[in-house]
Amino acid sequence: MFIRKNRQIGLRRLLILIVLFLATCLIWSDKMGNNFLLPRGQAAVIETHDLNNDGCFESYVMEDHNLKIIENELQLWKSPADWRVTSMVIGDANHDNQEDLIMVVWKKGSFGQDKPFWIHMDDKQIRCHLFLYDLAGDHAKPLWMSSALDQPIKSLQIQDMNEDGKNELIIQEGSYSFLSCVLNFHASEPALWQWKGWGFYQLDDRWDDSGSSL
Ligand SMILES: [Ca+2]
Ligand SMILES: [Ca+2]
Ligand SMILES: [Ca+2]
Repeated sequence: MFIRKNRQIGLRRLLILIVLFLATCLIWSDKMGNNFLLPRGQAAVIETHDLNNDGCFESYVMEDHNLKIIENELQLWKSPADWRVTSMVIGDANHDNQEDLIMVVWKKGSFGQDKPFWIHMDDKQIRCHLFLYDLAGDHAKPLWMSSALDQPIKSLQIQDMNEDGKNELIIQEGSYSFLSCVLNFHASEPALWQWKGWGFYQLDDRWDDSGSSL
């Protein structure tokens, strides 16, 4: 009788410990965001374009969240090792009649070594960013780089949706919260973002600037 009672208490304690452990894991994963759920072994995506206008197509090879630009079997650029590139599209995003490379990148920190003087502490968490690059000769150079986005980008496309000769970005946003992702709290319809001045602004149903910016 005494042994049975002790065993019941032991089992109850074990159950409480398991529940506490699972709750801690859930809170931790929610705080960390869903970036750790990005699938490994991303299938290869290859596109060919001539961004540097030298008459020779470059290959844009995205695999396992890395992006390489190759021209004439020569690697011109490779995404930094601490980036995880989850999407890539090519098109003229900033309306200067030059095609751009637009990437969705998960990385830690918004400013690198060149952070403004009023920023004392860079982001510690891995967050989603939108980057715009051009290819000038053999060099990939950043044109515009967002800081950490409020909501991560789940999908990205580029197209002239209203046929005014200017491309829009078609963006579906998600959530950093693991719980929101699992429960689908933040499922949203794709929104249209257009380059204006120096950044992207969301368009409303009337194709006007809604005031939100990336
Ligand atoms: Ca080229
Ligand atoms: Ca452009
Ligand atoms: Ca348009």
